[in-house]
Amino acid sequence: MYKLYNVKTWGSLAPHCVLEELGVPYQNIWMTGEQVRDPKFKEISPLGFVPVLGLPDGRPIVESAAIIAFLTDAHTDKKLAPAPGEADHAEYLSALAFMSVNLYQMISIFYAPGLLADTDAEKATVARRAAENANALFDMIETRLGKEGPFMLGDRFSAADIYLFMLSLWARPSEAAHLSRCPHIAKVSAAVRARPKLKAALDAHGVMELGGYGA
Ligand SMILES: N[C@@H](CCC(=O)N[C@@H](CS)C(=O)NCC(=O)O)C(=O)O
Repeated sequence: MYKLYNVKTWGSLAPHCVLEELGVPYQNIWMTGEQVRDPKFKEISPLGFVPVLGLPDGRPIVESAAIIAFLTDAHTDKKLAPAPGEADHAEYLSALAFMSVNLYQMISIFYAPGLLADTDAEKATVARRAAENANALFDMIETRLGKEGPFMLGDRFSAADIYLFMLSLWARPSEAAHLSRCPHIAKVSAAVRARPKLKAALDAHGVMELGGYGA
C-alpha cells in the first residue's frame, strides 16, 4: 500500500487529492510542521519536505511533481492524465515540471525569504520580488488557459489542474485576489472544488472555501 506523509494545506495536498481521485488504497499519515522539521524526518526526506510518498515496497519518493506523475502513470486506467507514450503525456509532464520548478519554488521563496537574504530589509525585498515573479508565472498560465483551456491540457481535466489549484491556494496577496485577477485559473480551481471525490480531502485540509490557506 502507498503511504502519504501529509500536512494540511502544504505540498502534500495535491498528491493527497490525486490518491483520492485514483481511488487506490493508501495510508494517510497526518503530520504537524514540527514533526516535519524534526531532524529524524530527513531520514526519509533529505530536505525535510513533504510530500513524501512511501511505495508499497517501502521506498520513500520525494518531489510533488514526480509523485503525481508516477501515480497517474501507475494507474492509467483511472484516466487522470494521458498515458505514457501519448503526445499529450509529454505536455502533461511539461506542465507539471513547469509549475513545480518555477512556480512552487518562487512561492516557497516568498514564504521563506531568509533562504536568500540576511537582513529584514533584504528579506522584504526578496519576498516582494518572489511574489511579483510568482504572479508573472501565474499570468503566463492564465494566458495559456485563455487560449488553449479551459484546463491545463485543453478540454481534458487532469492531475495538472489539481496541482495548479494547490499553487493557487498559496498565491499572494490572497487566493481571492489572485483568482479575480486570473479568471481562467479561477475556473480550474472551481472545477477542482466541485470534484465529488475530492470533497472529503479538501474539507480535511480546510480549503473547500476560498482563502483556506491563511488569506
Ligand atoms: N520541491 C518540493 C518542495 C516541497 C516543499 O517545499 N514542501 C514544503 C511545504 S509546502 C515543506 O515541507 N517545508 C518544510 C518546512 O516548512 O519546514 C516538492 O515539490 O515536493
